[in-house]
Formats: sequence, C-alpha cells, structure tokens
Amino acid sequence: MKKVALSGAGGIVGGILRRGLQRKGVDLRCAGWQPLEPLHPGEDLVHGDLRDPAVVDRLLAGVDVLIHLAGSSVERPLPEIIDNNLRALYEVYEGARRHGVKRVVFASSNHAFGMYRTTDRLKLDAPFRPDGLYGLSKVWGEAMARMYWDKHGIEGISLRIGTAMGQPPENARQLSTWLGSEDLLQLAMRCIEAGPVGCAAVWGISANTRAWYDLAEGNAIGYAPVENAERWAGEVLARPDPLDAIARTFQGGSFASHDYTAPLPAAGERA
Ligand code: 15L
Repeated sequence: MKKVALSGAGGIVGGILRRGLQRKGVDLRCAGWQPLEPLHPGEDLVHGDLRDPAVVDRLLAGVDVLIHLAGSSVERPLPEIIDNNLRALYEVYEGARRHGVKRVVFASSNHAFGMYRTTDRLKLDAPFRPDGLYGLSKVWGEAMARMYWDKHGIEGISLRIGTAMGQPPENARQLSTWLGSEDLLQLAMRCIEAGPVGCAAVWGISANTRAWYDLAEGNAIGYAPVENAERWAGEVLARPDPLDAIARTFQGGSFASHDYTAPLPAAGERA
C-alpha cells in the first residue's frame, strides 16, 4: 500500500482530506505547523516548520506520494509568501529527492489565473495571469512541479483549487469556483491512485454549471466531479453580492481588487 503524506493538515482543506483519506483506508502521515490533536490512537503525525530539512525528513521518510497543502493560503506580505510558499516548497521538493518520493501533489490555486475576466473561459494550457503575490507563488509552485519532473523524474500534479471551504457557495463568484468536499476527496484519491501522469494540472472545482474552466477537455488523472454549486444558485443570487466592481470583473474576485490601480476595463474591452 502507498504511504501518503499530507502537509497543511491543520487547515480547512487539510482537515477535510485528513479525515476523508483515513476513512478511505489511506496510510496517511499528517503534518501541521502546530502539533495536531490525534484523531485516533497511533495516528501518524508530525509537526514543524517545513523550511527546516530535518522536519521535511520526518514528513517524507518512507513516503510514496506527498499532498502538499502547507503555506500561506491568502494574500500576505512578500517576506511571508517567500518563506512559506517559495522556500518551504523548495525544501519539500529537495526532501522528495532525498527520500525517493514518486509524486508531489501541489495545492495550486485559481489565483494563478485570477486576472482573467469572469467572461473568459480557460483551458488547462491557458497562460498564467496571477492576481497578486499569493497567485504568483502558485506560478512558482507549478513551475517547480515542471522542473522536478523534467530534471529529477518526480511526478507532479498541480491542483488549481477554486473555493473549498467545506460549506456551500456563499456568493455569485463561488457558483463558478466552488469545490465540494466529496469532489475534493475524489480529487485527492485520483491523485494518489492514478497511473503514470508525468507533470499534469487539474482544475480543482466541482462540475459547476457556471465554471470558468473547460472541464470537458478532461484531465490526466481521471477526476470526474459529481457536485454542482448551481444547487444553491437561487438562494445565493437572492442575496446582495458582497464583491465590488473590480472583484466582479476578474476571476480572482477580492484578490484581484486588492491593491488594484489600473483603470477598470469597460465591458467587452480586450486586455
Ligand atoms: C484560494 O486559493 C485561497 O486559499 C482561499 O482562501 C480562497 O480565497 C479561494 O482561493 C478562493 O478563490 O475562493
């Protein structure tokens, strides 16, 4: 049986996967920045700062697949993004080399594409258009996946996660970006179980009617979402939209409007 490590297990997405993957019988080691309360006696847990190679060694010894969620998950000042999302990821990949980890699943984000308009529809090979420093760090992460596959033969899957909060969509934007917990778990299981993938990217959203991404083109791991945010469209759209005009123009929402200084493009104007 494959040994799977999960970093960032103390976060929202991490918590859903920690419980869900163990329920499915995955042999899991979970890591958090802070010590994690065991879910059952003998749960395989580590904690610490992933910029420290000794912590990375404890996380990756004997591991076949790493699901790497750890890092800053929102827009933060540059030094924090560099430490948590660039340096820590580098240490994790170097640890993957030392320990012969076969596959790294990287939590990328829709924010690597957040400056596309909400009227745009994206394919998997769409050029990056990050909406801030956090989105930029995901471009770094996807490029690392590419390099460690090309130079070191470590398989990489970049999950371009939309909105996965373990709850129904809250606003109009999330009707496009939502990822339900059942689909999230299926996505993680496909990342563990899929045959050879080399270096691949997957849109991490549910089968949303209003998706901005082309799910019809398929993906290398056979992820086939079954949930759909549209189920909540009536109640979501009956509420006032909390997003401002800039956040409603770009796919990244409030990440795009944060520190935005250009003139707001007119509807239909090409950028
Ligand atoms: C993300 O990548 C963030 O980690 C999360 O906090 C949400 O903002 C999500 O994207 C989203 O776009 O809704």
